[in-house]
Amino acid sequence: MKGQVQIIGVPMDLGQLHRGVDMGPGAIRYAGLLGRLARLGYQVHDRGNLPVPVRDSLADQQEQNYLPAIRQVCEATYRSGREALEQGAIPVFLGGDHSIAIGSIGGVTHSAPAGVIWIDAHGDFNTPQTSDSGNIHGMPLAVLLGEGFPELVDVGRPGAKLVPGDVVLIGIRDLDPAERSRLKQSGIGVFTMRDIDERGMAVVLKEALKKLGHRQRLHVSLDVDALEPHEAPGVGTPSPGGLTYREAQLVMEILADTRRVASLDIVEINPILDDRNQTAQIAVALAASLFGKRIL
Ligand code: 4U7
Ligand code: MN
Ligand code: MN
Ligand code: MN
Repeated sequence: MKGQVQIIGVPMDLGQLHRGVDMGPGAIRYAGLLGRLARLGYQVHDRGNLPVPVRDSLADQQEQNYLPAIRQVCEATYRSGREALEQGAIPVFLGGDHSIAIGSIGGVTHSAPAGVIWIDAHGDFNTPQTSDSGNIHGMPLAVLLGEGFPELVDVGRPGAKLVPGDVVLIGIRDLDPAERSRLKQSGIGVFTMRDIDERGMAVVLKEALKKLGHRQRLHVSLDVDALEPHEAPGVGTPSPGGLTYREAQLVMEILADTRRVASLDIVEINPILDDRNQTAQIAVALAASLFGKRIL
């Protein structure tokens, strides 16, 4: 027995405009996540989905990009993550869009800091001032570092949840102009697609892990749009030139070897835009490797 995994569904679609990301938790379960983890020797407990208000019932919040509702859902996500860790379990958060990471990463750092591996095509480092879209799923990393809407920064406990040295970004290829300069100045470890193309994933990931060497526990935040959209089409913000299936698998395999991964987000899967649930199936295969499935 390898310990307990708690599945926490967060069917949030309010951080962006596409309908359908709220079906991510169902798609990932349907692709067999629970069985895969159980077969690897984990005791898997599904906590179900957290309540998320339906967009159509929130017309009055549209102008604010659903900030009040997102705050509430992130508060609940924080509590679930905190509880899972207190119970000695590994929480796996199923999004939903990436705004849920404000709650998940807040919750898993409640009692002690953790290193964060943020796998994404995007930087998610916008503030309300730098964002062109206004969509909150483009802001969670900034919020976690203490910047942006105070209502979100203070979710769970007041203030920043991470310092720049606690975060590495992997797979980056699409930054907004002001977001880009903010990120360059931030001190966050950024590993772009160019870095991966030139140096190879194994080298890049080992360097990324070195930057997080001061943290015992690691949280993986997997935005599936990091993958090449030809392979993983079920995402709302596809960006060409992404990680191949094998590059993503290698990340998970190397991370599994560290035995330090203590929590995971799987976010941004949109089953309506997918092709026969293949994106969720890829995500489940990646999670299996992260939790110790080995080729040999
Ligand atoms: B995701 C974007 F403008 N930067 O802020 C924005 F390009 O969680 C995209 O990584 C954000 O999927 C993507 O809206 C957020 C855009
Ligand atoms: Mn993201
Ligand atoms: Mn993204
Ligand atoms: Mn996206």
